[in-house]
Amino acid sequence: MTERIVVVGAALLDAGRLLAARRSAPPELAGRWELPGGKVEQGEAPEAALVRELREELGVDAETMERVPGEWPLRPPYVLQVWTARLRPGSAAPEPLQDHDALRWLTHAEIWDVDWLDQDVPAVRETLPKLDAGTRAR
Ligand code: DCM
Repeated sequence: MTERIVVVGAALLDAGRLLAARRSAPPELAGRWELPGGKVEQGEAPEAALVRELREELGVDAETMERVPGEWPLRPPYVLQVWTARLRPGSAAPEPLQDHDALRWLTHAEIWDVDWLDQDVPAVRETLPKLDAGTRAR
């Protein structure tokens, strides 16, 4: 039986902008931009994995909002699923703590200014109509 491992990505939204993160590793992905996230651990709910990954990678306190419809194949056995997410009140601003060396908050008009990982492009496209959903609770 082939194991299927879910990688969760966050469409982290704030004030009509989407966070893009530039990977610093591995070499074949470095310099490309992604929706931050990572692998779901055994027994872990995907939304919990996403909140954990965002804390580890960006130092933020985030919450997921809704699943972006679809699932995109990565290098087997990985598949990418995406949730919209937002910062919780009092969260720190995101910083590139691990895996990334730059972050950008992109407006709708700026979305295609960065070189997204090929596999993230369809997920980013699906997220565009939701860009205004992430206005932060204050
Ligand atoms: N990955 C991806 N797109 C994302 C997040 C991750 O293609 N938005 C890929 C990169 C890695 C794998 O998933 O091959 C696991 O990610 P990580 O190394 O961040 O745990």
